[in-house]
Amino acid sequence: MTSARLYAILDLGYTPGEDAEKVTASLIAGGADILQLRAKGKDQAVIQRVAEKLLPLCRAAGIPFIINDFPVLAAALDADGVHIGQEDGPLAAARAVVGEGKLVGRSTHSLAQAQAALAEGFDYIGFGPIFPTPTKPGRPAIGLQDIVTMEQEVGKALPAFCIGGINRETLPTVIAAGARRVVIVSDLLTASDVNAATRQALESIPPI
Ligand code: TZP
Ligand code: MG
Repeated sequence: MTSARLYAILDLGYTPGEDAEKVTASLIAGGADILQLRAKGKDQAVIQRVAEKLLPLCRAAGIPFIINDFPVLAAALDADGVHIGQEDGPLAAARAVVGEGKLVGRSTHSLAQAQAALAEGFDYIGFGPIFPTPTKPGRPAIGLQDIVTMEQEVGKALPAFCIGGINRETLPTVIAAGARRVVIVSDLLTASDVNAATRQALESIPPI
């Protein structure tokens, strides 16, 4: 986790469940450092079925497998952690469900929220959306201007991943603005060659 630069999300809004394993294998082969399963509006039974296929791939690759939104499911599957949003309650509640050894990440949408997540004790944060993104419709972009301060005040103490509208084209701008770690969702999932796209993205992010 400490050297993780590229956090990939297998989002069932882009990748149908039947392709999840193949796409995840390509994300891993391309060098993704962390994998999250995100499935807005899907049944927990569906998420569980897909998660059960992805977890062994991540384990074999030695990368963390994170479940979005569902601490109970993450615990039941023995996933490596859970990712929760601002509206999903305190860290302590999620931690109590997944256990001390697991990762709990928080979405943050401002410098103040990033600082609060650090103070609360989250294991990592997402910071964004940096740019508008169809993957999270209705969430206003926060821009590039706070990334340097966020990295200095928060990102030095815990892994902080810039997210939202980051693709291979915008990535150099985000890195130049001070980001050290990013999440990329749609650009990788919709690429004709997911492995090559992931590798290409990773090449634009300096090693930590
Ligand atoms: N949280 C903030 S922006 C975002 C999430 C889950 C979506 C990022 O997706 P994309 O396709 O990389 O813009
Ligand atoms: Mg959420």
